[in-house]
Amino acid sequence: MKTGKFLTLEGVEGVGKTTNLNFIASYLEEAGKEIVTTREPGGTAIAEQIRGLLLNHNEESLCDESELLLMFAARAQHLKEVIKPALDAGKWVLCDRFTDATYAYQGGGRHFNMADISWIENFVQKGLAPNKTILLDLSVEVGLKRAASRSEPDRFESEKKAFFEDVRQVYLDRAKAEPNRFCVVDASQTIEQVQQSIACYLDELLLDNV
Ligand code: Z5A
Repeated sequence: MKTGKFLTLEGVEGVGKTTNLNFIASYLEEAGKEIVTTREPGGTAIAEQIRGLLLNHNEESLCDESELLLMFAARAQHLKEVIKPALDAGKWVLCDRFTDATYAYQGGGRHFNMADISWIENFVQKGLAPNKTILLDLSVEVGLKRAASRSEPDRFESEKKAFFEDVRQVYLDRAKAEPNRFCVVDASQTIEQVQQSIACYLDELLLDNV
């Protein structure tokens, strides 16, 4: 059966995920691939409602356990309604953040046990994982400055610098542990240079797929 490829884009705040998502989608479309772009948390009507609970500053504060479980609740919905059907139809799915973000933010930032996250991951995803993950890596200081120039901080963006240092470290550790899946791009370069590096990885992926 024809199945598509699952690509994810990761990194701390302000690294340029949103900026590069359209570039990647257009590049792959020009190479003849049918692309579904989506994001987490979110991607379906219910998952977008969960995103609101997760990102907005609510009157009642969201406890860390609820945050972790809501990330996976949104993901379960997203997998069932969007990701799996698209992959089964042979499309390529390009997702702004996925489970690596849970390891980085909830594992690194909130200090949840990685084995617990892994248990929930297996329960929800049953082995489904990205084929490639582009990690845009940038110093936390520059990332936060870039993000701050854009909009009011959401619930995560209001965290302290040390939180994001832990998040970045988990991303880098995961990239080191899975070098075949991760492509690490230096996001401190100009947008043109970042996109050139991304294009090299995409070319390799397209060659693999012919
Ligand atoms: N989260 C979680 O905790 N656990 C999970 O499992 C998941 C998510 C899935 C929502 O993520 C939040 O959910 C997120 C983690 C948490 N935390 N926060 N905050 P999101 O992806 O929706 O939001 P985000 O991480 O805040 O994304 P972002 O701030 O929109 O960053 P970005 O998309 O990577 O950056 P950007 O908007 O493309 O660029 C930022 C600015 O920099 C913009 O003005 C650009 O023009 C500029 N830029 C971009 N690239 C460059 C270069 N190369 N040079 C100079 N300037 C640049």
